[in-house]
Amino acid sequence: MSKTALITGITGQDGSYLAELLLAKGYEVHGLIRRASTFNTSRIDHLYQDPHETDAKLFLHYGDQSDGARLVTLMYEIQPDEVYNLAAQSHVRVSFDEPEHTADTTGTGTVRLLEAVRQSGIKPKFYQASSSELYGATPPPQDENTPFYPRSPYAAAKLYSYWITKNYREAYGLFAVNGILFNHESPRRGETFVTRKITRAVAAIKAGTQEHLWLGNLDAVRDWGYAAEYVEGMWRMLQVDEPEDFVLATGVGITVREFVQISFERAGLDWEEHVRFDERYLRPTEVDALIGDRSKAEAKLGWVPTIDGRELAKLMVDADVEALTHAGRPWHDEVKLASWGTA
Ligand code: NDP
Ligand code: GDR
Repeated sequence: MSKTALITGITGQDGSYLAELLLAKGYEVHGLIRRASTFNTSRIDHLYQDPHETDAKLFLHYGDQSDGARLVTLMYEIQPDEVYNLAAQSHVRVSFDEPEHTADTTGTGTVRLLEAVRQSGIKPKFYQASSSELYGATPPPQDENTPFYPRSPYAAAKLYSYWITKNYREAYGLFAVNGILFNHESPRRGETFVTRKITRAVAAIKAGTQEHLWLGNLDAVRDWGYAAEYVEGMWRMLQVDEPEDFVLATGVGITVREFVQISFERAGLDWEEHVRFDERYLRPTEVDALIGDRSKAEAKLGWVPTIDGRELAKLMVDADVEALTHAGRPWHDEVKLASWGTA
């Protein structure tokens, strides 16, 4: 019997990689999507299967993290073995503009989904997309025992989700875990996160269609990994005997400035000729440095990433240059190139 999984946030960066991974493992995959006035499924269109076909394995359902009744209905209908809660308003800077909406989707949305799980009585394994942003002002290296100090409405909402997931584990005996993931990126990364903003701009500047790139704080240090490798870690967290929380990180921290420099050099460009400062991209409270210690995940899950921030910058520049050259190139070409090295 194949397993059934429900992924919230399936249209996002991680959701698309996770759907691919689970389909490749023979899962029946169900995804929650939001109704929008434009198509929002570009990251998973290559996975589309006609639901009328008898061997279809991917099913999409309209729903929203703000609609608890809908989540309950879906839980009864789908009866999943595993639930991956990836849906969130995930942009830290935007969370300062929309703090209440962020609390509702990124925070309260989690308890709505956990309640749907609890009320259904099905007891699927539950993965919560927790974040290195929880550490905030606490200096690196950060591991599962490092104190949290959130520095944004986004991080405060994720803190609630972290604790409510832990509480449902302890209170109701659910197999519910937090994956505390450090930044992970890819050619599918949302265009307003700094890595993709940089690599898209490099491609456009190289093509002669853009001259300047406007950025905020270049001194922030991040531990950037490759999203395709991180979703494997999420899945492994649900395959062990006991529910536990895990950090996933490369252990390599570099500044935004270094990511910029490597990206421009990859395209044969001098970054100082093109990058300009714009205070609009500063945050009221910044997270200065995140560098993770993944020892526990390595020991208990056998999870070892192969691509750090420096390699990622090159991979993403190449993909954006290629995408501009061959517009319409499907996402999955790049996935086939991804190497997962730990077996
Ligand atoms: P994205 O921003 O790419 O994707 C977010 C997903 O959530 C999208 O599918 C989006 O739908 C969906 N979503 C947003 N609001 C709602 C809502 N109210 N109801 C239902 N769905 C909603 O995020 P990532 O893929 O990068 O990240 C996945 C998760 O992991 C997020 O929770 C994020 O906070 C967390 N995380 C990410 C890290 C990273 O570095 N990428 C690191 C640590 C944690 P739509 O497409 O319609 O907008
Ligand atoms: P982050 O990612 O806040 O770490 O959250 P982001 O790429 O937005 O910022 C990283 C760092 O770059 C600095 N920065 C800029 N950021 C953006 N977006 N735009 C700019 O122009 C710019 N200039 C400098 C930021 O100040 C910051 O220090 C991501 C999200 O995916 C979260 O959902 C996730 O939880 C964390 O990673 C781990």
